[in-house]
Amino acid sequence: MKLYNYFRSSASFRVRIALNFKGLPYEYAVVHLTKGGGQQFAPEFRAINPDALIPVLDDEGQRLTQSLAIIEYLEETHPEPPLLPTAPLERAYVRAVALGIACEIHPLNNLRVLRYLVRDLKVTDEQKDAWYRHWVEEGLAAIEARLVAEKRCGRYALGNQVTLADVVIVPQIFNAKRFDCRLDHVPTVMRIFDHCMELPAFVDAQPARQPDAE
Ligand SMILES: N[C@@H](CCC(=O)N[C@@H](CS)C(=O)NCC(=O)O)C(=O)O
Repeated sequence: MKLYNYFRSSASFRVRIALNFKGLPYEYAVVHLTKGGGQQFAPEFRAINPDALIPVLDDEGQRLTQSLAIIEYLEETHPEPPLLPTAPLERAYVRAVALGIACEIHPLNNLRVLRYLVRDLKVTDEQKDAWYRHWVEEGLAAIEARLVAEKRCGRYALGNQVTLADVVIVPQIFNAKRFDCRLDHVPTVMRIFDHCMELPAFVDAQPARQPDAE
């Protein structure tokens, strides 16, 4: 398998964790998101993904996009060890936590959104950073409230089993730290983060450990 990705990309980070967790080797193909205006916009990459977004997973010529769809594909093709529980209610909970980040927080702070704010709407860097922090802090507060209310957490978001929810939480926290977001209001999320970062699958997938890390 070949993963088109970039060390800082949190959606790529999710897929790297899942591949590591399942013990699946892969070729690391760099798509630099800022060099020369962004390699994601190059015609060669648009031919791979017309959305001009990473990650893309190439599995024997089949190109898969959208990190959560890729992870569900890996789950179906390589079920062990699992990243989704078997009980329907638990699966729905795990997916809701993952989607709460992937749909409600991450897209608002994607690189192209931040670029549009600065280049087209002429907001200052301070305003852009305030926008970033606002959506991360508010979004994580909602995740924290869900985790507490559902009473399903253990070491991880679902008891003591690593799931898709943890795979999506960890990269979002890396982003939050990079932009100096407040995190003291989400102690449950941070406890889960700390426990995940004791596991090699998460540690080895972090940005600083990637071949293109700057
Ligand atoms: N929903 C997509 C999001 C993919 C995404 O936004 N990727 C970012 C990097 S984390 C990207 O390629 N950004 C390029 C840009 O904004 O121009 C997924 O989960 O795969």
